[in-house]
Amino acid sequence: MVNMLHSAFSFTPEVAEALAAGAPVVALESTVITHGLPYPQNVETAVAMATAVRQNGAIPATIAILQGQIHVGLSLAQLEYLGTRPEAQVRKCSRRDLPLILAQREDGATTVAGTMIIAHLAGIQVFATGGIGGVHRGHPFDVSADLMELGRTPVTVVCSGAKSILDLPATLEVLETQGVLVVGYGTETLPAFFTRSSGLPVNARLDTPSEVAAVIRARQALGLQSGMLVTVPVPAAWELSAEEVETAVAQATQEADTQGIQGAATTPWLLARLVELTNGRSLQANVSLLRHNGQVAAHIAAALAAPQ
Ligand code: PSU
Ligand code: MN
Repeated sequence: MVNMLHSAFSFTPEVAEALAAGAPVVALESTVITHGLPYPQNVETAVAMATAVRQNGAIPATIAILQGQIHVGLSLAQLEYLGTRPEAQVRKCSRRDLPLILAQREDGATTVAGTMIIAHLAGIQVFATGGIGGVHRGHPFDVSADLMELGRTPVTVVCSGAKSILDLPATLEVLETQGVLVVGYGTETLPAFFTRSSGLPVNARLDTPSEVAAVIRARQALGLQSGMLVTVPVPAAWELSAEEVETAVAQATQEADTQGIQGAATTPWLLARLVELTNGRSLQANVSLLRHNGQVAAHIAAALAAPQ
């Protein structure tokens, strides 16, 4: 059993070395590459994010499944492969999908939930991405498995909150029920991805990597199996106005309903439509916040790995 799990994992040499040495490592997801951003910006951003992690003192480990093999750390060729595959040929892998994709030896891109599971199994404690899934507006039963995963898997997820295509107050309620601490990094309010603030309060504001690391250590000391969210606003220069986002989101969600888009297809469809409706500015904001979150996550991973 244990052997089967071991042979399913493949680490890049630098990730294997860093993990063995207890050096800082930051996990990165792959659904953002296959389903979140268009080519070639998806591959460029994946590389830029990994570079941001590296330049800030940690080793990047992008997680994906290739022909049933779990990869922790991807080469440029592998990023390029994933980034150019038709969306339909790479399964978007949340918790439910992982056993299937391994058994059937297919390609899978991991969501926040899927990436957290693999990161935890690999011994990685910090993970950077853009936005988590949440409760969909007008569909109170379409609740992303990301929220439950955050309640049951001890990985710290650095992100820019969630997009306002979601019902953010309901998303915070579910996180509370799941026992997930929501930290604002240098902010008192939950970022709403393209905008720096949703106006909704976070549970605590923390301003430095070492403050975040102290909370992670305290959670570990208690033996809690829950994760934690560290939310970081999009860099100010790339923020969109709340009005522009609201108008585009209202139109996109309405169109999705009319066209009967549902389930796992909803988030990718809405993201692509928003890029069109904002003339590409949502894409620029997305790219810049991903890089910035990679940087913040690297600092947190480094603080966590530093001797006490
Ligand atoms: N939000 C984004 N970009 C993304 C995603 C969410 O702004 O690419 C992806 C992440 O991988 C996230 C997933 O975990 O979508 C959530 O999908 P769902 O709502 O189907 O759980
Ligand atoms: Mn869903």
